[in-house]
Amino acid sequence: MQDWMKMAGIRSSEITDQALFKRRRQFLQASAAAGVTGLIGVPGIAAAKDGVPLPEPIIKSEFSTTDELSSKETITTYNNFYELGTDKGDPVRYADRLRTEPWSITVDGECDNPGVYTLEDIMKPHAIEERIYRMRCVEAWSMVIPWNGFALADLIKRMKPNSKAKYVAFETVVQDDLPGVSRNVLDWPYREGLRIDEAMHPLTMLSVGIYGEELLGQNGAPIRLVVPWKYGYKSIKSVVRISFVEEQPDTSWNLSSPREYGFYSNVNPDRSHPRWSQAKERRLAGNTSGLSALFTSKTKTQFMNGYAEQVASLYDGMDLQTNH
Ligand SMILES: Nc1nc2c(c(=O)[nH]1)N[C@H]1C(S)=C(S)[C@@H](COP(=O)(O)O)O[C@H]1N2
Ligand SMILES: [Mo]
Repeated sequence: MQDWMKMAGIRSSEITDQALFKRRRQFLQASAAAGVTGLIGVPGIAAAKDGVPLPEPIIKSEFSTTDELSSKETITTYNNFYELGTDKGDPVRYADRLRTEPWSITVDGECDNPGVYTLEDIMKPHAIEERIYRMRCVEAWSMVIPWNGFALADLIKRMKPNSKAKYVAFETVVQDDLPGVSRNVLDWPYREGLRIDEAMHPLTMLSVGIYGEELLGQNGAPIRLVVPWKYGYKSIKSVVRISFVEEQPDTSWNLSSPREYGFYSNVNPDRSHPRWSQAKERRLAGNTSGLSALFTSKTKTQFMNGYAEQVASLYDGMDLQTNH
């Protein structure tokens, strides 16, 4: 067990789980290929399934990075989704327990078009784009994910926020029987927030898919936020409420540990987390899975995750050490 693993909150039991998980998967795949039956449904182990294809055409976005993509397997088996459990393998293991139909989003607060909108109502006017974004988790690993979705700004404009709307707050669904929800790992609902100009920035998106398929439960089905210049925890999953508010809203990680997690959460290699440096990251791309990443060398983390040219001006005049 190396120090950085401890610092990143990775336990040796988790590594064992991951290794076991991977071996069982390889075994299942090999057995399936050999036509062996009766092994499906090994308790506690769920393979990353294929999602439902999204309707074509999916527009390629000019905002995409050309960095090497993370594999579908990595993106869908190495996750943080505390409602489903705190181990990286829990989200894929318990994804099927998340109930996503029917789904609606409550829009409220300082806007002219509040209401309860079905997922279909929310999505209907928006063409689906593919945007390949670098994503950087606070735990110092990163992925390159081909998101499918649309600009949050386009939805916000439809909801017509008024001049009092200074921030946008988001909440995740609370389903009491999900393994992490029943254990009160965090104070539910999971909450996040953005300043209205961050929410309106063209890079900020609502995602409904990955690799041209609907989001799987582990990635925040059926709809989640994606903010590529901020640490991963800002990108709240399985959103059921969007509120336009005047005051800076509470956010889950800031509530649970204000010293460690601020409201802004911009990726910043020069601003250490109190327990570890943020200068470097392990990139889980190409053939690098969550497990083999433990043996991959680190690369330098870029300021604002490499999106500074587009977003740095949002923070002109702000001290980013204090406003972290
Ligand atoms: N509701 C909810 N959203 C969440 C989380 C969570 O625990 N609950 N984890 C966050 C963290 S810490 C990260 S790094 C990203 C991971 O997204 P991914 O698993 O799709 O890569 O989701 C974020 N969104
Ligand atoms: Mo994260």
